[in-house]
Amino acid sequence: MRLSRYFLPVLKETPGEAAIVSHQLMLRAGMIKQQSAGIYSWLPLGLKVLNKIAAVVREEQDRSGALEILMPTVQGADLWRESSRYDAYGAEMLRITDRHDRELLFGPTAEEVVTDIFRTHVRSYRDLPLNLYNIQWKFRDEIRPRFGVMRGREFLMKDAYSFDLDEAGARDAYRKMFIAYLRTFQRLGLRAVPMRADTGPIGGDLSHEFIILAPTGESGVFYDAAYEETDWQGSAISFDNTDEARTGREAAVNDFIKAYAATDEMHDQARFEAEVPAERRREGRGIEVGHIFFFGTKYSEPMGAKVTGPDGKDVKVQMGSYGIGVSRLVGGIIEASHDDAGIIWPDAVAPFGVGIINLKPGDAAADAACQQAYDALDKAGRDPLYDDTSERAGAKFATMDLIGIPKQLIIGPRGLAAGVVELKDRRSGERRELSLDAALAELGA
Ligand code: 5CA
Repeated sequence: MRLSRYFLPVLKETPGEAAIVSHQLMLRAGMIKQQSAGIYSWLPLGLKVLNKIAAVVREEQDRSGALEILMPTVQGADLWRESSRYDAYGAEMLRITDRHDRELLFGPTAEEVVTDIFRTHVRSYRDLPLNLYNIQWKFRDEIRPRFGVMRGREFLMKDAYSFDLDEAGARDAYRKMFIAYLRTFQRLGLRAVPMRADTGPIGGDLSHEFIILAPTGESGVFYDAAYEETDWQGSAISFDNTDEARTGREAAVNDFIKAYAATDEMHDQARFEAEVPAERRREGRGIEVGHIFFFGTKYSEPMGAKVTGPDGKDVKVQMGSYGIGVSRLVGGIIEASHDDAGIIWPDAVAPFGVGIINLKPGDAAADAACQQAYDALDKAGRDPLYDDTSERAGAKFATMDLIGIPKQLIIGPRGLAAGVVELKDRRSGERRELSLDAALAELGA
């Protein structure tokens, strides 16, 4: 992409309405535009990142055996009456009336819709286990939408729903998602700590929130410092439905959660002090990027979602639901990865792989070298962003750093005359002079 043809409305000043750094940087980098409180348009750069995050989430859901569907944003009130949540959900639900006076709502979550799909089509235990997920916009009329996309009213969520014949199966489905989540967040360059959590309006008795540690987070958290050091090592864990694989998943999850970690709602100070030596006790704040629930028959019972078991008798299915805040993750990643100059995208979600800065557009040698670099990087799939504008060099450097492009190739007539270009690493800030060919080789082109 040539910057002169792109739509990147960067802001020089930090907008006053943004209280935390990720919100400030998303506005300054021209990623989003607020339309109403907690409701945003996603501009090209922001949408690119959002789509990349969604792609990683999708790959890991698919790998775990979950199947993608797409449920509507607008749902009928009747389904929610069946589960008794229509009244219980309260003011957070955006209620809509259509021209026939039928009651609709903008879905805040989709347990009812997916249970309806299940009960319509699934009859036998042989069709289990089943896990259906979608990546779809949700609406919650939050009292205090704030921090940009972190607590929006309209937000993009990945929500998965598992169906199993018995509780042991459902607990295994929970562990599969648990493992898929750790893999997902690791690929996104995040260290997400699973914490025992409250279940709120979703219900159930077993729940973990996945929290990235950040001082601006909305959740208070207590945890063993072991989580600051332990990387998830589970990339080889199998998602097969064999007893051996199930046992492996149980052991891996239990091992990972053996150290203490809890949100303030579930925190038990006496246990914390008994289990964690004083020097390893940490109290801080975090951002909830995922939340998983096991709730048994809470929805299958009232909504009649059952299958015929091996003995010919009807069994109500055991369910769980599993959310990831896809749009929240954009802000969460920025909170975890930025410096004074701007965003530092992890490679997996960077909107462009390489930035090319032409220090003197109009200079024949500089233009030719930039074009050569652009073509080579484009061909190699490195998705280059070429700043071919007539801005000053300083402004170009500032924009590339602000929008967080991981590798930047700086090309100008003076360097070219000496046979070199500069290659900059956004994270370390290191700048090195080398030949254009050597730079392109390093960038995989
Ligand atoms: N049905 C369950 C699991 S699918 C559910 O709705 N869980 S949730 O309420 O915990 O939401 C799942 C994830 O969506 C959260 O972990 C959070 O990352 C994200 N999320 C929730 N509310 C918002 C919001 N207002 N703005 C941005 N992201 C949100």
